[in-house]
Amino acid sequence: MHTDSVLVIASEAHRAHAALELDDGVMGPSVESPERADIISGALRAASHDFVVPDAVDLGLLRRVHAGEYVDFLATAWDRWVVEGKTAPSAMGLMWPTRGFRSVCPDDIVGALGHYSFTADTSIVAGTFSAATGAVAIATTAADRMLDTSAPTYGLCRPPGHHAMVDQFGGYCFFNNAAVAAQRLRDRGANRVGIIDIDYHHGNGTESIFLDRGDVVFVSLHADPRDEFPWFAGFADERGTGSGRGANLNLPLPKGATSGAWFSALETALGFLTSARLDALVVSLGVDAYEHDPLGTFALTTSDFAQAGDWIRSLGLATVIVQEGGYAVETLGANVVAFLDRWA
Ligand code: Q9C
Ligand code: ZN
Repeated sequence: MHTDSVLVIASEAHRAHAALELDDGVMGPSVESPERADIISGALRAASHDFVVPDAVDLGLLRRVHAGEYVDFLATAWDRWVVEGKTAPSAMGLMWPTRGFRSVCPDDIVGALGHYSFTADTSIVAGTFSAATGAVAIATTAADRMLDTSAPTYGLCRPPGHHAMVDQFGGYCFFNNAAVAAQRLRDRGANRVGIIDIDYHHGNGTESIFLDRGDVVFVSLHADPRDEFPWFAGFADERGTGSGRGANLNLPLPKGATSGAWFSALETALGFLTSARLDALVVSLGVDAYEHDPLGTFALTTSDFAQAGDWIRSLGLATVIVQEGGYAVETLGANVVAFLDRWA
């Protein structure tokens, strides 16, 4: 093993999920593509990082983060779709229980898809469950190897996870990989775990999973939901509830935010994490705040990702990094490599 490398946990399981998305009324291939993981792993290999394959998924751990009925639903959704005689290449909801509707799960697969999802950008194909549980296995193994070695680890998770809630998928996410990693760190003895989410989009799933818990502290830098997906969460006044009061911090930035504004928010986030007296940290590493990202509007450069890695590393915490978004395929590998460069 090289000493100047970060341990990368990756697998081929992600490839089974190549889905469609409805974007601005047009159904087409999702920008959250298998190619993304191939590009990142190619760049990490070229930069001489070390790779290991994940251990088998721990479904008991997954059920500590997600509702059992939701895990069971995703395990069987594609087969139910086919059994119902659907011939469409992907399964997705067409109606969600918005204001005035009931929180019941219909018997019909189309109704159930609406019950367990919140967006039209995320669809299910035959291999979705195996890919999504594969990403959970990667995040779990990243947490385990970090605890075993005290060295930082990076989980090349795909599909991403930070929009996935306890029992709803959306925003290209099915299972919340970062939340699973944080829960593993808690279960293996870290008393208080922090999650810093630097994806361009608010990590609404991670926030909602831990909103009422004080043992997992969440901070997110993201585009203001007044302007950007996920629209209905990510506001600055979401500070946590019950024993989680004060343990959640959102730092929304205006569309088109400069690097200066972003690093100023990062400084606030790091101060918040420092005062939380953490035993371990999970980084939700989306690189869609990149200046040329097709989904983003922020102005971060590749060297800004190196600086972000440097600043977060300077917290001196035991850290697990998991991949979230990032869609500028020509620079995706360079941006992830830049962030990880300072951790080696
Ligand atoms: N016109 C993550 O980065 N909407 N998810 C895109 C583009 C969905 C992003 C619309 C954005 C989801 C993990
Ligand atoms: Zn994103």
